[in-house]
Amino acid sequence: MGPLGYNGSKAAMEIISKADVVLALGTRLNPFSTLPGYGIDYWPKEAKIIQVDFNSDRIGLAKKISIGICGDAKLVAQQILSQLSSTAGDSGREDRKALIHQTKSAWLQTLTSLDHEEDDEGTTWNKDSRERDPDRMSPRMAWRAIQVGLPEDAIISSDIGNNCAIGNAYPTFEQGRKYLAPGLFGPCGYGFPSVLGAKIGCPNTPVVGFSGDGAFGISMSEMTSCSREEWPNITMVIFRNYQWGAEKRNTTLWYDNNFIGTELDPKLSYAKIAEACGFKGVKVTTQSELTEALKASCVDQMNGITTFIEVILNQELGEPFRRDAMKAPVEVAGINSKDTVVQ
Ligand SMILES: Cc1ncc(C[n+]2csc(CCOP(=O)(O)OP(=O)(O)O)c2C)c(N)n1
Ligand SMILES: [Mg+2]
Repeated sequence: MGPLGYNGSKAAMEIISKADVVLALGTRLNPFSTLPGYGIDYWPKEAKIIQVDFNSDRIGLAKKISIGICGDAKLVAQQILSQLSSTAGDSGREDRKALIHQTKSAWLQTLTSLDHEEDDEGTTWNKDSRERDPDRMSPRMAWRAIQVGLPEDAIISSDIGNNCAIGNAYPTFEQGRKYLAPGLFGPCGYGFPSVLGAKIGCPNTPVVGFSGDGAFGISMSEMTSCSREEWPNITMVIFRNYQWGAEKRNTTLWYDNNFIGTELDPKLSYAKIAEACGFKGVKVTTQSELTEALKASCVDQMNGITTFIEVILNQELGEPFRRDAMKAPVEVAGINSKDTVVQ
């Protein structure tokens, strides 16, 4: 069904909202992964929640639960299954399957038709961004191109940032341990080192890391070491929107379309830095260029080539991280505008 929570799958949200019982197998049920999305507060408050986690401290921490089981998810699942009769769950199974199928295809269809981000009332940042750079791809256009170019068995890592987060609902995985995410610590700079680690662990699997241009700047010093002989080859996609977008999203929303300290250097070229470090550096501006560069880079990984793909985007910004947890600021200190200096 795809992930719940921040920029997750609307289909998963609609389905879980109908649940009588939720078996949360090996999950912290952390706030980011369960917060309301698309205006739907989907968490089934009346349902019985069975939470299974290896760490007892996490059980019942974020959500009210009915039953907590401390244990290894696989072993607990095997033990639960062994206690069930062979016909358990058969009643209404076909109807449930049909509902899941229908809900999922409706959502996938919606997702392919989404191109742009909405503005909140009183803000115009996204509209202005589209008008300022009408020829540039939006983040969602880039994610659709990525969907097409990503090999089926790839491991991906995602950084903290607005463009990475918009992508949460796009890639799908047929196996576990394919999606590395920074989790609740949320450190910018996670995408690049984590995908290097994934490739060391799985040398024959294509790996693709994703970072925003701000977050990538935090981790880019690794570029000076990882072209040495003994390092594995990876693909790194850098979303170039010339801003600390996630921070700008919060400020435009809660400070009347205003922002400060979020601009990045437009003259910097990550593709050129990659070349200077001995890698392949590619700058792409269209969906087909992105899809092709991604496909080629995954083949190249097996031939000793690491590629950094700099994707030029417009400056549209999606949902803020925690709309549910933040409010408009209130005046406390009474700052006088005469005390500030016009920049
Ligand atoms: C180490 C660290 N510093 C600061 C932050 C706060 N932070 C979260 S998202 C973000 C902006 C990310 O910008 P960018 O990587 O360019 O991605 P974009 O939002 O533009 O897609 C910042 C500064 C953080 N999460 N981690
Ligand atoms: Mg950015």
